[in-house]
Amino acid sequence: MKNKLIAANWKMNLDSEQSEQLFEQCAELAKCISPTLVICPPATYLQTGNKRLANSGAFLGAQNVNQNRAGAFTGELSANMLKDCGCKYVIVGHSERRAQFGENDELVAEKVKILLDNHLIPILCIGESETQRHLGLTDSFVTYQIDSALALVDESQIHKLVIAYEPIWAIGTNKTASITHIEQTMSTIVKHLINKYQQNVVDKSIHVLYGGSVSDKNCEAILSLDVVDGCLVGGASLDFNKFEKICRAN
Ligand code: G2H
Repeated sequence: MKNKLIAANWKMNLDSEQSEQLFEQCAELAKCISPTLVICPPATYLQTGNKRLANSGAFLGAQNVNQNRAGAFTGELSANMLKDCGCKYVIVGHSERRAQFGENDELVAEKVKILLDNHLIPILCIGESETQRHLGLTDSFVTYQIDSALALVDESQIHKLVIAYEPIWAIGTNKTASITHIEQTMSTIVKHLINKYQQNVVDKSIHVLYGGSVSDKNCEAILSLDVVDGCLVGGASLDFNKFEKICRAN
């Protein structure tokens, strides 16, 4: 049985005082719950997070990485820099970055590669649009996204990997996918991963999360599904009371 993993994606929210307080609350929480906690703050708060989460059992994650090792890439952060700040996880391929910053499948694959090359754990986000869902393309699209994102790495590099299934139409909309939809799609994802990497690799090294309007109201039902190894939480991770309920669910 895999330990559940709850990842908080703070996106571009909070100021330094608010983030400091939330880090401290999450650090205390991590000491007394069983799921693994990963907190992904804006990059400017990574160093504070590194100090505040130290020895709590919670891990620090970043929201993005540049695919290059180093060089003239104004405004960007490398995998090595994130590691230097104490990051263990990095979100890649989030639909907000795909839609608003032109990140395509090739770029996502390069980012996954640079992270694994640097022993950082990718939280790879995948998920279909509303149109694709209506056309019945969900399964083929999410399996395609997995294959393209992992095209540059071989199985021996996958010591740890997180895949977050986040249907685009459910992100930040309060329209959570139905439990049936989550179960069906995530079963497809898990079967696909088992075909690709074998059962023991999936059991040992890959967490498959659900994301998209996860809240204190729907977390119990989502986390009770066998195919769900945890959640990637956006909006609700900014409110400690809601986040605590999600972390204590199930
Ligand atoms: C999806 C999710 C976290 P929210 O983006 O990645 O955000 O929970 O606000 O839908």
